[in-house]
Amino acid sequence: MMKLFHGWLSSASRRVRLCLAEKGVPYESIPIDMSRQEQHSPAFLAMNPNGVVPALLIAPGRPLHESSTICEYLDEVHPEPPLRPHDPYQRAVMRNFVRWTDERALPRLLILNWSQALQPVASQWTAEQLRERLDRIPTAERREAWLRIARRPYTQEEKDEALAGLVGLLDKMEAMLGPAPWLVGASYSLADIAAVPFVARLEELAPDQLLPATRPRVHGWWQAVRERPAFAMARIERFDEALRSRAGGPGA
Ligand SMILES: N[C@@H](CCC(=O)N[C@@H](CS)C(=O)NCC(=O)O)C(=O)O
Repeated sequence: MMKLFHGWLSSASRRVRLCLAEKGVPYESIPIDMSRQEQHSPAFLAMNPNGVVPALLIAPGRPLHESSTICEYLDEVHPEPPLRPHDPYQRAVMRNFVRWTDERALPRLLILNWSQALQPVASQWTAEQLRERLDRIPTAERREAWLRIARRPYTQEEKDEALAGLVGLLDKMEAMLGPAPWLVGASYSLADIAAVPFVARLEELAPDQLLPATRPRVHGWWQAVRERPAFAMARIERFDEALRSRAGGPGA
């Protein structure tokens, strides 16, 4: 059976859980405790050299990382129900949307989530504790993010900017939805799945932005997403509640 190494609060992990649930594929769930830096352990780095969740172990010695890659892989090996448009143009549009969320939405959510979940703890680390933690992080980009959260917390202006940028995703979606119920093509796809974790978090951070009067199409889309059985199966809990009830560190 496949093993999914994931974080309950992590957007990238949530995507893969959504995809697996849509496919009805059984898997072993292995939560990674990011507060204990398990994502930077040698065993995890052997599966994902970037030191971030998720990682999917398809079979012994066959790990996969990057949520978008994992979801495409799952759609190839478990083609029903299809989660990519058949039309090559629409498939390309889907990929560009997913890439947009990776490049623009995730870094902004990281600022907001880490400020809430990690900063109060990280600010207490001694210089030595911080050095030890930074030494285990494999990428310069994430080392910088951890350093910032521990020593130079994001300012209110930066957090406001991050939230405004994240809300930009809803504008993009409102424009894409048009009369169609899903983001790309006639069916639910990996584009919709890519957006779900961010919209779920925006509903908590800026609920007014999802009202029918504000963005009617996104509002309808969000209702339809939550009615899918896979949504409940993927266990996308409220961030605050999950923080209280689960180990697992920051997520983004
Ligand atoms: N592009 C990656 C992003 C993965 C990612 O950033 N994961 C975050 C949680 S959503 C993480 O593991 N953060 C812990 C860390 O940076 O140390 C993907 O889609 O898989």
